[in-house]
Amino acid sequence: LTTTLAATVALVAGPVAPALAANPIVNRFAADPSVLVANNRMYIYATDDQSNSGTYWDSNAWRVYSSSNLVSWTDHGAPFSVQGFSWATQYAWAPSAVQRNGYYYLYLPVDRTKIGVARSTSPTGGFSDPRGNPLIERGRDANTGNEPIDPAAFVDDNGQAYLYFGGARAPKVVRLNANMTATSGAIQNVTINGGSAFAEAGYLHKRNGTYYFSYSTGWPGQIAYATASSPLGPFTYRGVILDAVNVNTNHHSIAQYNGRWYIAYHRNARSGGGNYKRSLAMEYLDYNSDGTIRRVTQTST
Ligand code: FUB
Repeated sequence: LTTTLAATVALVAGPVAPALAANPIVNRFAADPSVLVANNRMYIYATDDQSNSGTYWDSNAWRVYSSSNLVSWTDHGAPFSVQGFSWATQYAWAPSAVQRNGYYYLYLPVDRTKIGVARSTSPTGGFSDPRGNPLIERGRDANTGNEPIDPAAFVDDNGQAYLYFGGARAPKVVRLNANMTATSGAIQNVTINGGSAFAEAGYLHKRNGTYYFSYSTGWPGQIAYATASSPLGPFTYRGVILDAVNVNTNHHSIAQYNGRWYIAYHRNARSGGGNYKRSLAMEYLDYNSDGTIRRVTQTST
């Protein structure tokens, strides 16, 4: 009877949304969330603002959190630090995480000029550098743009992987090899036709065959999005997902978990917070029937 009743309620009212933690979702300064769904959990990899000086994004470590119910979050500590790259010196900025081939891969910008890759069989630790040199490096590689930061890895349904990256108003994309530790072919520009221009913090997700490229529009900036029928674009501007937040950067990621879509982002939401002491937040992300994304409301409860 209980099952029948629940099914009837769901039919009439639609599925009941699972609860979300109140924002901020964790009690530690952290930013630039990269969401990864694996092992029936949601993992969030983040820039660790707790350990920076408070006057710049000069932390040397990243942080990982996870949750199975999106209400109670576990802090797993630092999965990797700048010191893990023999060729890097500073600035552990916005990470990107994906799972493939039985490994977890982290794409990690350092020094404002390089992106490295770290690999582990565990999502929360044991990461090491399989290359011994940067995956992408300004000055070594062609067309990196002035600031090769903010990586976002995406594996398409056909197995082809891509790495989106770029700051300083220069969105870039490059194919990754199947082993995920080398690029394949030239770094290309991401073209967005119309709307607000790209500033930084690009992210790619796919839904119903459409590729959604979302990004920050400035400092401060909104999270806007554009769509394409190919992962390489060209993308057509569609609108704003998230308004500017109360810090001078805006950075997000998007993932589906147990049938619902979510957006993770950062803002100032804890005592003592600010531009260099940001906090993680999460909201439901909803689509209209034509595939456009509804503008997100920033919640506190
Ligand atoms: O956390 C350092 C930088 O701030 C990131 O690379 C940008 O996206 C901005 O969030």
